[in-house]
Amino acid sequence: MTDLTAFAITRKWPAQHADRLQLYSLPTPNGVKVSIMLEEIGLPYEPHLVSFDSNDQMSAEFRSLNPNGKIPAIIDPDGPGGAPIGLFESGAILFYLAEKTGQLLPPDAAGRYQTLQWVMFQMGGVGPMFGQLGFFHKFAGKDYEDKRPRDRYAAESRRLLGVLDEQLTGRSWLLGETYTIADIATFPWVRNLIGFYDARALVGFDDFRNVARALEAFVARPAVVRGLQIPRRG
Ligand SMILES: N[C@@H](CCC(=O)N[C@@H](CS)C(=O)NCC(=O)O)C(=O)O
Repeated sequence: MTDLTAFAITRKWPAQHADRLQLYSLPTPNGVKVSIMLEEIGLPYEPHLVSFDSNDQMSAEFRSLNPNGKIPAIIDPDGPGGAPIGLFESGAILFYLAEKTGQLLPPDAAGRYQTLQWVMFQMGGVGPMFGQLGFFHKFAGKDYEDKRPRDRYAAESRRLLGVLDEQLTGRSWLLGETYTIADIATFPWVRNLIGFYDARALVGFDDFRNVARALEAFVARPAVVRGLQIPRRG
C-alpha cells in the first residue's frame, strides 16, 4: 500500500489513488505539457487542480513540493528504485516521464541530447518570451503607454518562430519524423500565442507555414485534445 502522507501537499490535495502518479496543475501552456505527456504515454495518474483564483500555487502545501510556487508539479509514487519522487519544472518532468517509460525520446544518445536541446530552447526561450509578450499585449502590461517592452517581446517571439519554422522545414516534428517531448514542450506555447494571447497579427504568424502545419497536426492528436482540458477547471 503506497503512502504519500510524507508529502505535505497531500494534506491540501489528498490522494484518492496513492499508487498513481499525482499531478498538480492547471491547463496553462506549462501545465498542459505534463497532462498531454501523461495522456500520450498512458501512465495512470490522478490530476489535482491548482487554482490561481485562490492563489493555491503560493500555499505552504503547494510550495512544499515546488518552492518556486508554479505549476506543474508531480509526485511519482514509483520513482527511481521504487521510492516516491516529487518533481517540478515542466521540462524536467517531461524528460523524467520519457526516460521512465521509454517513450517520446529517441533511444540513441545523439537523438536524446538533440531532443533535450529543443526542450531547453523552449524552456529558456519560447516560454519566457511568449509569456512576456502575453503580459504586455494581452494582460496588465497592455495599458502601459510605453510600447517598447511589447515591441521587444514581439520581435523576439517572431525571431523564435523563425527558428522553429526553419527547423520544421522538411520535418514533420522538431526532431524529424518522430514526435517527441520537444514538440509537447513547444506547441502548447505556440497555440497560446495565437489563441489566448491574441498575438497572431502582432508576430506575423502567417509567415511561418511550417510552424502552422505542425501546430495543426499537434492539436489534432487525441492525447493533446484530452490533455488540454486536464485538470478540469472547477
Ligand atoms: N519554468 C516553469 C514555469 C512554470 C510557470 O510559469 N507556471 C505558471 C503557469 S504557466 C504559473 O504557475 N504561474 C503562477 C504564478 O506565477 O503565480 C515550468 O516550465 O514548469
